Amino acid sequence: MKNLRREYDQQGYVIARKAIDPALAAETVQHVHWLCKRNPGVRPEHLHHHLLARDPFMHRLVGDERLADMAEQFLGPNIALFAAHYIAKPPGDGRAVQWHQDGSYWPLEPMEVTTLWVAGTASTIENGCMRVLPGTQNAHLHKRRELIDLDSEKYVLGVGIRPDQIDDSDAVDLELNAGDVSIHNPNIIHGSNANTSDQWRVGLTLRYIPTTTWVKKENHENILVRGKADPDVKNAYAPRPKYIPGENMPFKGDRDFQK
Ligand SMILES: O=C(O)CCC(=O)C(=O)O
Repeated sequence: MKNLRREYDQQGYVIARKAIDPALAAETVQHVHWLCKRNPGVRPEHLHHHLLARDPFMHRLVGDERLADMAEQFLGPNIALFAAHYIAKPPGDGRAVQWHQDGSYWPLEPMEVTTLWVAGTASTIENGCMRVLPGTQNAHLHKRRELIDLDSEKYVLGVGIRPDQIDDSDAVDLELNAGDVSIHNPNIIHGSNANTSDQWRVGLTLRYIPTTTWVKKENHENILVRGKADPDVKNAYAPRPKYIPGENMPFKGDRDFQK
């Protein structure tokens, strides 16, 4: 496997091409459509962790050896997932993500966390791929109170960095093919434009932490991915879900969740 660490440390992000196979990437897209059907009031940019924490396909995906091996390069052998979120932008009116730093929002102590952004479809300039401002991984982490409220009809996030504090002349577009993964630092400033193309853009953000990181949020279920939970850290873990035909999306490997 490619050594991801050096590039990530230099740039604040790194891309792993063909990280998962096309069939698994296609299952993430099916999952988005399945979730949208089950949750008709929820926009596809807002398929958040509470809808996924006990979902058998999500457990299969986040524990995929290829993804866990990548996460291990950053976090060591004991790994959990504290949040999964599909940001799926439908053609024509997929919403933008205002410039932000992930660390501003997260109740993590310490802020040891790595995001794997999994491309379910191609993610391109036309359909609103993620964009980063290289170098900002070393910049000041904006506090929540420094952020401004955003128009929720236009943006995926409720708050973000004030536009007059952003110089995006050196922004890098992370164009990906389905099955590629980009990995980014919690301090790097990033965002994405609206999807005005006629193609879906499906991305899945997976936030991996070492089990020594404490998630300071009541009633929050993490997913234990690899290794051991830390007995001194009061994180709760979702039980391994059982696949129930009719209740869950069928997927390759669902038999492993029937036992
Ligand atoms: O999917 C996007 O366009 C933005 C992703 C993002 O903000 C994140 O992964 O933190």
